[in-house]
Amino acid sequence: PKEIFLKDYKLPDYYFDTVDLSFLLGEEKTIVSAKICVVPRVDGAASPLVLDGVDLKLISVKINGNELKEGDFHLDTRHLILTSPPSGNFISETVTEILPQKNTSLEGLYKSSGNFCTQCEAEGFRKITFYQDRPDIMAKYTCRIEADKSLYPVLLSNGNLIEQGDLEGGKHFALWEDPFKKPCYLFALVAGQLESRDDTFSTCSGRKVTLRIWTPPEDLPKTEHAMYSLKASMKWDEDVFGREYDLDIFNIVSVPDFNMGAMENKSLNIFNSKLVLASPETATDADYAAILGVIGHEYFHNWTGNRVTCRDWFQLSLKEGLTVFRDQEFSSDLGSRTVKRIGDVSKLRTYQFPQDAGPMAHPVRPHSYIKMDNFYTVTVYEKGAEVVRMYKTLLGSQGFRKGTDLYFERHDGQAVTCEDFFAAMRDANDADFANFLLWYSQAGTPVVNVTSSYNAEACTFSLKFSQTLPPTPGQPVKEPMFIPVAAGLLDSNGKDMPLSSIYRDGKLESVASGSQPVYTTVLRVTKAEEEFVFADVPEKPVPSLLRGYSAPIRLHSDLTDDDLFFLLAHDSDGFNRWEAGQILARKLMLSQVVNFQKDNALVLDPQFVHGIKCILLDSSLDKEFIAKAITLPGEGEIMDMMEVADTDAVHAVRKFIRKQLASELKQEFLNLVKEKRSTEKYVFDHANMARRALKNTALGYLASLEDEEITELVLHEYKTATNLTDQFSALAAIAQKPGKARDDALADFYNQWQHDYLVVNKWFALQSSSDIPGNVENVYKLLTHPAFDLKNPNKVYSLIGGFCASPVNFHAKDGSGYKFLGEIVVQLDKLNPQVASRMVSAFSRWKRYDETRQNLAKAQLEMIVSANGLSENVYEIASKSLA
Ligand code: B3K
Ligand code: ZN
Repeated sequence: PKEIFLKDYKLPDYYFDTVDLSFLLGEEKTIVSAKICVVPRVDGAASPLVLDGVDLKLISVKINGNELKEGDFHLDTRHLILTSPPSGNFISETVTEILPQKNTSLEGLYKSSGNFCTQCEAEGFRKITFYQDRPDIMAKYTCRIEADKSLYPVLLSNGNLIEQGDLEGGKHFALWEDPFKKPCYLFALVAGQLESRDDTFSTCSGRKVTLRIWTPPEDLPKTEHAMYSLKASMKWDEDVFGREYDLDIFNIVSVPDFNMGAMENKSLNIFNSKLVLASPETATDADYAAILGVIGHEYFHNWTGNRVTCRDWFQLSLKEGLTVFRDQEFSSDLGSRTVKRIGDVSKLRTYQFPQDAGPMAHPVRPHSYIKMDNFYTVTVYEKGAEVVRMYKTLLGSQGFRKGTDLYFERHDGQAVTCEDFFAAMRDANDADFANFLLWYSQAGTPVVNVTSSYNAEACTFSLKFSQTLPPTPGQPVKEPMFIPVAAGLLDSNGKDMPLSSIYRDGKLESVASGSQPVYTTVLRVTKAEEEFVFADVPEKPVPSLLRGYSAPIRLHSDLTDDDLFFLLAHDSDGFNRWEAGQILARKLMLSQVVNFQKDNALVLDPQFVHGIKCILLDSSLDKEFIAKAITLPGEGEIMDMMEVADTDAVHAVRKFIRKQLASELKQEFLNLVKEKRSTEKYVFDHANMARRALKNTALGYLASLEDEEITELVLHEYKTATNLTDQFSALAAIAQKPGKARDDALADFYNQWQHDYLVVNKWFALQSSSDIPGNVENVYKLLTHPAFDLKNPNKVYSLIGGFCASPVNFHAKDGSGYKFLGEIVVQLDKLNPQVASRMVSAFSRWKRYDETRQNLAKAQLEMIVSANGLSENVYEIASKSLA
C-alpha cells in the first residue's frame, strides 16, 4: 500500500470546467457517461491526463469526439491515463459500466433497500466514473438520470431540476443542473421509491426555498423533527454567521445503509436514517439532540465545505473542525450551553485523548495517510473544533465573526488550506497569534502543570505554568504550544473577584479597562515555562482555571480537595463546577483502584458523598447539569491515567462507588424519580430533556441496589413509560443484573419493537455492551439473530461496536473478546472495508494492558494483517497498531 504525503501536494496539470454526467440505471448494470471540458492549467504543456477509476469497466473513451484507440490511453486497476491529449482546452468523453447492486462497500453508487444512492467523500467518485478525484478540481455539473419509472419514480441529483419526462419502455428521466462549482466528492444521485415531507424557508433576502425530506413512505411521519432542525439551522446560520442559503431547493434523503452519519452533498444531503427518523416512541432524547446537531452540521457545510472547500484531504479539518464547532454552537444556542460543553468535552476526553496518545495519533492536519477514510477521526473533527474554538476565545465573538466574514469573502468558490483560515482570522483582527499554527501540525495532548501562590503583603497572586507535549509516532520532539487559559479568581465567599493588572514574566500583559469589571481573563501561555501575576488581589483566592475548557489539554493544578469542593459548590463557570467534581471523582476512583489491586476493602469518602448530595439537592441548578455532575467519569478515562490499564479494577471500583452512592442517597434518588416522572405528551425542549435525564440517572443509580422495592419500581417505570427515553432507560436499568426480570424485559422489548430496525439496534447494543460476565457468548448468539445483518453498518456498530465499548468483556483475560473481534474484522473486511477498519480500531491501544492481554490482542492483529486480500483501510490501522 502506498502512503500519501502532504508535502508532496502539487497543483493539478488540468482543471475541469464543466462536467455532464448521464446515468442509465439498470438491474444488472449501470452505464455512466461523462463528458468533461478539460482546461490545462498552464497553456501549451501537454502532459498526460491521469484519471482515477476503481472497479470500473471502460466501454469507450473519446477526445474532442474522436474515439481513442489502444496506445492513446493506458488503463490499469486504478487509473485511465490519456497519454497525449491535445494542447489547449478539450472535451473528454468516457463511457463506463458499474455494478451498484454488487457494491457492499457503500462507497460510490450502491443500493440501499432497493433504492440507488451515492457516497463519494472522500474518494468514492472514482468508483462511479473516471475523474481527477481530488477536491481542488471544482467544476459545474449537470446530471441526467434515466431509469425504470415504476421501480424508481423519484430521481434526484444536485442543484435544480431543469427537465424531466417519460421515455419508451416504462422509463423516465430527469436532468439536474448545479449552478455552483463543486469538487466531485459533493456529487450525489438518488433514485427510488421515496416520498417527501415538504416545507419552505424564506431566507433573509427573501428567497423562498423548498425543503424536502425524502424517505420510504412508511417513515414519513418520523421526519417532523428533522424538518424543524433544518429550518432552525438555516435561520441560525443567517443570524450568527450571516450565511444565507444559495439555491431554491434543499433535499435530504434518509437511507438505512450508510457508513457514517450523513453527507453534505450540494443541495442533496444523504443521511443515515438513524439521524433523520424520530418519534417520541422510537427515539430517545439523545437521538433527538443528535438529529438536531447533524442536520445542522450538514447544512452548515454548505458554506464551510461546499462554497469554500479543501485544497486536498490533509486539510479536512478546515471544513470538519469548523463545521463541528458551528454545530456545537448551534446546539448550545438552542439548548444549554454548559451542558452541551460538558458533553463535547467528555467526548473529546473519552475518544480523542486516547487516540492522541496511541499508535494512530496524528495532527489535526495529518502529514500522511494510506487510506483517507481512516482520517475522519475525532482528532480531525473534535480536536479540530477545539482549535476553531480557541480562535474565538482569543478574539471574542465579534472578532471571530470578522474573521469568518473575511474568510468567506476571500475564498468563496475556492479550494483552500488551514493557513488560509488562520490568515483570515489574523488579518481581520490584526491579531498576534504567535505559534498558534502548531495546533495543526503537532499531535498529542499538551500536559500543563500549574502551581499557584499568594503574596499577602504585595497582594499578588501568581500562577506558574509549565507545559510538555508527549512524543507521538513520527514526532519525538515538539515545540511549546500557544495555549489560551481562561481564568478567574474566587474570593472566600465563592464570588468572582474583579481582575485588575496582570503581569506575564514580569511585564505588564493586560489591564482591566473600561467601566465594566472583568471576572475572566484569557492568559496566553506560549512558552515551556511561564509565570502570570495578578495584581491587587486583596485576599487569597481560589483560582478557576481553564474556564469553559478553553484549550484541549490535560491540566494538572495544585488545587487541594478543599479548593475543588469549593469550586464545585461556587464557581460561576458552570463547566468548571462540573470539572471540579470530575477531578475529585477521578482522584477518588484512582485511590480505590489502588485499594482494589492491594486486596484492601473499598471505601467511599464521606466528603464526596456530601458534595454530590449538595449538587443533587440544589434546586437552582439546571437538571441536566445535575445529571452530568453526579455521573462518574467513564472507565476509559480512569484507565487512561494508569501506568497499566487495569480493566477489572476500574470496573469494580466504578461499580462499587455507584452502588455506595445509591445506597447513601437512596431517598434522594427515590424522590427524584417520583417527582420528575411525567406521563404528559413528549416535548423536545431543554427543560423536559433535563427533567428526564435527571430522573433516569437517578433510576440507573437505584437499579444498582439489591432491593425488591427497587426492582418493582424499575419495572413500573418500564411499563408506564410513554416515550422511548424513559422506556429504554428503565430497560437499561433492569438489564444491569442477570436474571429472569432481565430476560423477560428484553424479550418483551424485542417483541414490541421488532418491526422498527432502529429501535432493535438499541436492543442489540444494550445487550452487547453489557458487563455481565462471559457476555461474548450472548453476542455470538445475537450474530445469528434474524434481525442482524453484517452488511448494515448501523447493526455492526450496535452489536460489534457495542461489545468493544464494554471494557470488561472485550478485554476479558481469556482473550475471548479479542478472538471474537478478530474473526469479525476479517469477515467484515470482505464486505465493507470502511466499517471493518472502524471496528479494528478497538485493538489499537493493546499496549496499555498487561502482558497476557497484550499477547492475546497482538496475536489477533497479526492474524488480521496476514489475512488474504486485506483492504488498505484495515491494513493501515492494524499495521500501525502493531508498529
Ligand atoms: N463529510 C462527511 C463525512 C464523509 C466520510 C467519508 N468516509 C460527513 C460530515 O462530516 O459531515
Ligand atoms: Zn462534516
